[in-house]
Amino acid sequence: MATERSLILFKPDCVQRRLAGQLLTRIEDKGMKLIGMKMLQVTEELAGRHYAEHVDKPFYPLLEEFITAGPVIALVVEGPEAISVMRNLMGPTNGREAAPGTIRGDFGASRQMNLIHGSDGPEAASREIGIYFADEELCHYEPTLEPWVCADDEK
Ligand code: 3AN
Repeated sequence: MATERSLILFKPDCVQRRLAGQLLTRIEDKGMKLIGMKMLQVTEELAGRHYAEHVDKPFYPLLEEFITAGPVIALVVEGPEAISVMRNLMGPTNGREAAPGTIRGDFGASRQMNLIHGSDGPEAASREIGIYFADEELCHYEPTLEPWVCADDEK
């Protein structure tokens, strides 16, 4: 089982709606290890790098306007299969289709105002973490409770 990292963003709607604490609690409760966190303003240039696969799509101008409209909180989480664990915790892109119990299912009903971003694969995670964090900004530590959160043969 692969230990993975995922780049998570609490988007401007999450920060503006003061939901950051509740979302972080869900991530911590799930057992994800937090190894990086910062608040920042996404610039147009940064938005273009993050959403490189969307820049030529017709909806990109609105996506850029939204993601640059206010500060975001960027996180790096680590854990066994962290990418799919986080995507299941978030629910699908469109909040209207997201099941109750997921972050998007519980806190919203919009495709654009969908509160949170999570990397969709190992390559994307590596690329996105590099966009938001320098290596020395990531913390390496062993949480004291780790043996009670995940068995050794699951890592
Ligand atoms: P996710 O946020 O689940 O990673 P992505 O990366 O596919 O989803 O999309 C990022 C953002 O791009 C979405 N939150 C949404 O605002 C916008 N977006 C994606 N697909 C569409 C679409 N077909 N029409 C309009 N906006 C879209």
